[in-house]
Amino acid sequence: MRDTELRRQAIDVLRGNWERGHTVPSRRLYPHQWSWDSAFIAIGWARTSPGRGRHELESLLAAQWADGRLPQIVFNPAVARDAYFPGPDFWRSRDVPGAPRRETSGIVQPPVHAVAALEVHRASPTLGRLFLRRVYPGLKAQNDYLLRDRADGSTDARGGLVTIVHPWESGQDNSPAWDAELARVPADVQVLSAHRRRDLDHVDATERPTAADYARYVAIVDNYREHGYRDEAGAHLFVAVDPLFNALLAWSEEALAEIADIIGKPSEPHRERAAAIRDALMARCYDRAAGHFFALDRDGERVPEHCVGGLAPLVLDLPADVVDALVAGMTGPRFALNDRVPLPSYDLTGPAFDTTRYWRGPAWINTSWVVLRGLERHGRQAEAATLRAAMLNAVRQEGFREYFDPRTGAGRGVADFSWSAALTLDLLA
Ligand code: 9YW
Repeated sequence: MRDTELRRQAIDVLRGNWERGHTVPSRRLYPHQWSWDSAFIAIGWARTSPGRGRHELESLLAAQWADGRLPQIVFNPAVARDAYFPGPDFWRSRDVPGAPRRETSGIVQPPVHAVAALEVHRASPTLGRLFLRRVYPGLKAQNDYLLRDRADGSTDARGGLVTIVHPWESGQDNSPAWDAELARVPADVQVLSAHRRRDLDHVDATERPTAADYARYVAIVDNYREHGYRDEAGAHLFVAVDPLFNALLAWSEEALAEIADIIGKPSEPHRERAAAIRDALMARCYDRAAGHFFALDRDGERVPEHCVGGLAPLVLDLPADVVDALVAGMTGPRFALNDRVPLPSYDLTGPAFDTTRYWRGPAWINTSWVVLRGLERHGRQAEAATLRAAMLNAVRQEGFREYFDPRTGAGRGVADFSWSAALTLDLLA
């Protein structure tokens, strides 16, 4: 299939998933607006209809909480309340002071939105400047919330890493990086019987998180909701530090610095915050012997599972030897960089590897896209060309699937998945 045809198909998917002001990740499985999906989707819209990219980000920001948190899900009131689990009746944001009028979930997702806003601006700079003025305060407030209310307790005076308080906040829901911390969450699979998992109406159970995972996901939210979604010290049932989340936070601080320069605001504080997060990632998550960035558990101990998110700090300035080590890990047996299938979400040789189950092995377009940007930043053109070829090959062969079997490349999860289409548009630009 030629690039022009692939591009046309990608635009068709985005148009089909466009829903007055935002784009659903998938018509069937995910009928609302998701936070980091909207960022990746806006990057795709920037390549074809920047106006829609602006709407995408602004509609998400319209559902920001008073404390600055940008919710993981913004519920569409026109969709049946039980079309997706966990839906608005589970989160009950209406009961919470400071939540927006639109119903949302109470947790966040990786903060890649400032990067997306800058991409949208660059695609149509004249209108873009006004847009940047409108979105800058909300994008800054999002990062302020994370650095203030989610600051990892063991940071130094310059500030540093931020925590996630639910595996869903990482966007890599059932990653093996969370297994040990999740196992500490008391949960009764019976509680799930009160809810109906709608995901299993659309996707095979072997491709989704298990019932035991879901019971714990529900227990963590029940507890957070009971605390009014306040980030009180010691109150969370789950706490972890995710290298992908923090790398994207630092990257968006760099983007905020550029945005601030364009609209005449002070940019230096953003550069300082980006550097502090990068330094903390290096000091705390980078394992020199392994040549990889690991997640941290609630005690600040490294979780020695090789996940694709541990390659994400490549989007930042890193010492040359660290870049070399990450690239060596990527081309070695764990991630087996090749030109057919994008990077696996988890170590192909790891004890928890699973070819089909969601974030425990399958290859996702968005995480490969982040790593691709990192390779480009460090001038690793050969590896970047290989990864780009793999991403395009996957969607060409299988369509814009949600994820892919990392060994065979077979499509998994839902079809016509928005960020797979959106980021393909970026690759073809
Ligand atoms: C779910 C929407 C979301 C993504 C997440 C992904 C999945 C929701 O879908 O979570 O029901 O499992 O893990 O990263 O934002 O595409």
